[in-house]
Amino acid sequence: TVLVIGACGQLGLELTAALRQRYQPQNVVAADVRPPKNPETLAGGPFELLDVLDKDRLEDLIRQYRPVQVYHLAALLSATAEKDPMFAWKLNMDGLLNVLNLAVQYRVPQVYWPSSIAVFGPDTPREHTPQTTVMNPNTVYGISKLAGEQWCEWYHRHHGLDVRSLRYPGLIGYKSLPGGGTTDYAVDIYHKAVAGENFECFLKADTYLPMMYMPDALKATLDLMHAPADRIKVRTSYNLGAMSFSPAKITAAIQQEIPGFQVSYAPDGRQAIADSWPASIDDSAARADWGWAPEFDLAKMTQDMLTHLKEPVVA
Ligand code: VAH
Repeated sequence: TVLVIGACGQLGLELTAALRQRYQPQNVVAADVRPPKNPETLAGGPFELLDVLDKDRLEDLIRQYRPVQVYHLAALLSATAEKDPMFAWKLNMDGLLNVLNLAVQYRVPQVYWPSSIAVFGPDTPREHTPQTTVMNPNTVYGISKLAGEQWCEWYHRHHGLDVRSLRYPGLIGYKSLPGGGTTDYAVDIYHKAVAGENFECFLKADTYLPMMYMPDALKATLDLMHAPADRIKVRTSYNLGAMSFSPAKITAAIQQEIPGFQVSYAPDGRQAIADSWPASIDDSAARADWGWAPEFDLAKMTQDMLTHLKEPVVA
C-alpha cells in the first residue's frame, strides 16, 4: 500500500487521485486530520483520520498498512504559517520527524516530502536560482522547509532512508479552492474569471513567481519516486521549474479566452513573502538526474483550467 498524509490538501487531493490511477485504488490510503469537505473527492479508496502530530496513531497506521511509500504532505503554507508561527513550526517539523523516525523503525522503502521555492530568501539570486545557493528564508514556512530538507538528507545519510523531495514552485490546479499559499492568487483568478466576476489581486501586477500546472507537478513527483535510486544525487530537495509569470501576464492569458475579464490590484502582507522568493528556477539537476521536462506553459494551462472550471460541478 501507499499512504498519503495530508490527502485533503491542494496537492494531496490530486496526488491521491494520480496514485490511485497508477496503482489499485484500494492500495492507496488517504489520511488527513479531518475528512474531505466533499466525500466524493476521495471516495475511490480507503480514508483514515490522522493528525500527523499523533505519533502513536501514525505508528498504528504504518503497522496496519505496512506502506511501501509514504507521501507526507501535511503542512501550513506560507501565508497561513506567518499567522501562527509556533504551530506552523510544530506541524511542519515535528510532523516530518514523526514520519522519518517511523519510516526508519518500520523500514518503509520510500518516503516523499515536498519542499518549496520558499526555502530561498531575499538575498538568493532571483533569476535562474541555482540548485545550490545562498538560502536565508525569512518566512516560517521557508525556515521549516529548509530545516526539513536538511533532516531528509541526514536521515538518508545516517539511516539509508530513501526519502526524496522536490522544491515545488507555486502549484495551480482546478480540483481544490485557493488555500493559504502566497501563489494561490493564480488559482483564485481562474475561478473569478469563470464566474464572470472581476478579480482583486493581493500581489502587484509585475510580481514574477515560478509556477507550475498541477499535472506537471504530479508527473515530476511520480517520475522522481520511480527513478532508480542511483539516479538521485540530491537528497535535500530538487529545484523544479516549469514557467514564471506575473499577475499581469496570467490576466492577459485569461483575457485571450474571456475578453471582458478585469483585474484590480490591492497588494497585502503576502507581497513581502512573494518579494522574498525567486522569479525563476534553474532545474537543470532534475533534468539531468531523472529526466525532468515540463509539459504546460501559461497558455496551455489557461486553456485547460478554464475548460475544467467551466464544466458543471459533478452533482
Ligand atoms: C505557498 N503554494 O504559496 C505554496 C508554495 C511556492 C509557494 O510553497 O506557500
